[in-house]
Amino acid sequence: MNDESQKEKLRQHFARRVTTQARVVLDTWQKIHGNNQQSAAFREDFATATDKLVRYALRFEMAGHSDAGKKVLTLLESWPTGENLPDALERQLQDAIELLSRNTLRRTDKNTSDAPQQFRRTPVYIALANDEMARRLIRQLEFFGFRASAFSDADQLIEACALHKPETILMDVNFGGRANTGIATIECLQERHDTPIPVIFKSDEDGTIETRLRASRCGGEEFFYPAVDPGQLIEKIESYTHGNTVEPYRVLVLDDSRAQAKFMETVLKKAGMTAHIITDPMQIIHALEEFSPEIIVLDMYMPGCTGMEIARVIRQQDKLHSVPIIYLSAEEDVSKQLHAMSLGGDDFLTKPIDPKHLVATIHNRGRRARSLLALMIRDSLTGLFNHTHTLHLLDQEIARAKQKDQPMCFAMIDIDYFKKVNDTFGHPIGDRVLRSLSMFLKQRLRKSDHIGRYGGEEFAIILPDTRESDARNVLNEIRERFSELQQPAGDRDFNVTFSCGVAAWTGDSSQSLCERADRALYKSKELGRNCVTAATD
Ligand code: GH3
Ligand code: MG
Repeated sequence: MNDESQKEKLRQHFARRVTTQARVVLDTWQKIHGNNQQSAAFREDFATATDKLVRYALRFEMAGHSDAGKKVLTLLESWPTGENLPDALERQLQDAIELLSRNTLRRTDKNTSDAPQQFRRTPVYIALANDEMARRLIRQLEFFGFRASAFSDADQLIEACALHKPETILMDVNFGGRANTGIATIECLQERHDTPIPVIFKSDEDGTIETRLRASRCGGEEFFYPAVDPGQLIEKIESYTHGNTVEPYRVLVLDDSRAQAKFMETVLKKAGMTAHIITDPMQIIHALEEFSPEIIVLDMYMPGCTGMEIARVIRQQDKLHSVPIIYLSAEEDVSKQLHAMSLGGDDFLTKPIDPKHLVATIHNRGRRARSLLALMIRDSLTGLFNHTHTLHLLDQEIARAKQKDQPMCFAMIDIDYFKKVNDTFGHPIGDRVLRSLSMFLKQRLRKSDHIGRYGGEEFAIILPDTRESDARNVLNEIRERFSELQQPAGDRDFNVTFSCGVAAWTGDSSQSLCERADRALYKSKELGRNCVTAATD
């Protein structure tokens, strides 16, 4: 990829961040607009969000957004803190907001009537008795790119849910002031929605089985009792938001009947899976290599060979040892089915295939296979790739860069003075810092980048199709933002920084690339930490 298109790609990457922030501003304005009597409470949120937007837009050179944002900021100067918004000013602000809204819509939402809704990240709603804690959580969540709103009143929460169904609600069991009124609110709220909203309950007072049961019955996914710290809550909120939506399962189907294969393809695609269909058993090796399926569906009887024979061949390859295989057949003889399973199959579906049954079976097998695989290649504390797998991916990406004649970068990150964090706040808080950095990296890097936990407090990042200077800029931006993140420890917050070394692949081996990144990291440490150094600097 040439320099220009590379730049354009990065620019688009950052443009998304600016438009997301613009949405936050627009949403906050919604709370103020037409609600003058209570607008004083939102003034600060609105100002902070706009200020952030202007900073982002300036940094990423998006003039339309920075101009509109600046106009809002200027107008805000004549809104006295602690007072509700004067009518005249509201009209002026509305004009500025419309300008921003046009800018935000023009770029991405053209031609799609409901696009604004779709583009907006679904919110997280927070209903806690403790306002201070709610505000702290919102600040933290914003750092991770979440949009969160706090509520102090059950009716407002219910109304907001009707308007925008949130991704998660964090709820005090006693929200509203009396025992279990928070649960009652959720019960009433869930009745209005077809699919329940995942709720995280917390309680400082009541951890009895009766309360827990009632909470669980109305959609409570988690129950925190007694006290819980913000870091833990954020991790839970993160796990229920669609930053984590599962990738579609990749399913390979081998069936010699074209009609049957087509039918399966339709069913699987409808269920949101990626299906690859072949009708000639002799194509299986090629399909396995090209498509690398997570689940394989085999017809039992085909001309030339049987599904069982194919399964045996598949199982002879080490790397395909744990890929689930599901047989399809009109065979109803249980002993024959059992025999087929003993030859390397995991499940047996009888034709005619019930679509529901097929999809459920694939889901179950796929989920199990993924969690088994995760045990092998992921680090249990952070969920990032472990050391071995990171190096494996590095070799893969080097091969790809070579083949496609593209640049590629490798970066190493090491937390500064981490020992002191452990010594001062304790090991569990240290662990939380590691998880927060890992979430932070996941949120801020591209999907195509690979993030690994390289060692104790060391992380490694593989950035395919990226030049050294661009990688350094991106990592530097991440470093800066991470250093601003408030790390909660009990009642107080603290900050953590990291140092980073980045090296571009120059045709050398993965080992040499790692060493160069490591030396650059060492240089960052020598330079006083909290900085990013490129190997060629
Ligand atoms: P520097 O700025 O030079 O990197 O200083 P540092 O204190 O970060 O580096 P040092 O290598 O002296 O200490 C790293 C510490 O990281 C020591 C170790 O106890 C801690 N650590 C390693 N793995 C984990 C972990 O999984 N959890 C926690 N809480 N701490 C860990
Ligand atoms: Mg360190």
